[in-house]
Amino acid sequence: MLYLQEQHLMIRQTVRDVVAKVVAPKAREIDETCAFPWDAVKALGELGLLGVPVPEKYGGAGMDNLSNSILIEEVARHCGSTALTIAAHVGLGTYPILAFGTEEQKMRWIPQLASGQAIGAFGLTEPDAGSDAQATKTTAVRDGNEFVVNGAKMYCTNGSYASTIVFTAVTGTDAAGRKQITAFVVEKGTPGLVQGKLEKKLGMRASDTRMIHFEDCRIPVANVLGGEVQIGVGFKKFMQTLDGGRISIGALGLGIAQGALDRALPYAQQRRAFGGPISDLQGVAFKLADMATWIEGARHLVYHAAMLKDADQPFARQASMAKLFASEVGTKASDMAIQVMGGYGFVREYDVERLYRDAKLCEIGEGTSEIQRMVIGRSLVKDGCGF
Ligand code: COS
Repeated sequence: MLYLQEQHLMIRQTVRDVVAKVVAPKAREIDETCAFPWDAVKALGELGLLGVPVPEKYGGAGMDNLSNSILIEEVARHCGSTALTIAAHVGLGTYPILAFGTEEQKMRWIPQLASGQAIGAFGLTEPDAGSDAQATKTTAVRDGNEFVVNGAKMYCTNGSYASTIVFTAVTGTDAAGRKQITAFVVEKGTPGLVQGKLEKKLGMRASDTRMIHFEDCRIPVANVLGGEVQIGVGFKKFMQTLDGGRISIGALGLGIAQGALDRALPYAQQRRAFGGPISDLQGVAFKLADMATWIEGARHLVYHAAMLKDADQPFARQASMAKLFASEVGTKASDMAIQVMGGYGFVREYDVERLYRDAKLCEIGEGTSEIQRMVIGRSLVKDGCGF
């Protein structure tokens, strides 16, 4: 791709090398056993790849969001669970502290997160607040220099292992009766922070997905994200965080789609039927052509959204477009890879059925495809089509 610079090609090669050694050999096994990808987290952390877009001042690699997207894409070609673990850690667990935290909060939490010595998580979704994120019921009531938090967050990626969870709670209502939502950071081990149910899932089985309960959990006012002046204005911070996170989920869908083509193409070239390789049959060749075309389109959308973010330009619409398109491409391409490979595609040994199961999450997590269409539609009505 013409717009990739040397640093992007370098990170791509570095990630390919470490993925080949540490991620790919274990991907099938950890899917079977639902084991958290500790080996990958350790190896990527040692290479500084768990804080790619974090400035060096806070212990990160000081690279851009395009580099981070390339990282997630390359990992997802082999293991969706590991890619999701990284995407959530960087985009949801670390980013809000970096973007909205006070200097003291950044120095306190980010170096450990960026180096992979600590894992980060994000708590927004609740049993009764998914797509309608403002419906949150978790409350935080002020008591002197602390808030007393009660409620629950569900589908919390990395929830079992996170040293810090950035989460939202209702801290009051405004004059118009609307909920005031505040963003907090809670540290592992805080009394009243209780681990709930570990989810068993269709795909992304080695990614950790956990319910978190707050039971009279006392959190210092110092842990309000951005400090005391930010009480009541946390919702927008979470929306902005999700804008960036959606680029990462787009990269994940893209990587899964590429992984599907990586497997289907050589299979079709080698597998013979009716006197020649099946890649010569139009019914198969057209499938491969569609997959490659969708992937190329998804890659441009994901990289463009990342570049807009890197250039400090508005990017929310493009992030939703990238996420919407690339995640649906992930599902369609992995489905098609199974079809091309027939029975070999359906059994576990050839990995494309795992890609298919993993891909589905990308159409749901960090905002369903329907939410992305809502965001894009609202932006069109508000700002026009932009051309
Ligand atoms: N960036 C900054 N501010 C934003 C924003 C964004 N991307 N999106 C919304 N806001 C602001 C709005 O401007 C509005 O501000 P004012 O009150 O000052 O006018 C406020 O937030 C509320 O916005 P809105 O009225 O659009 O909120 P809605 O309740 O209609 O919901 C959606 C907005 C649907 C976009 C939001 O709830 C959403 O993204 N839901 C999906 C949640 C999700 O992705 N969950 C997955 C979590 S992964 S763990």
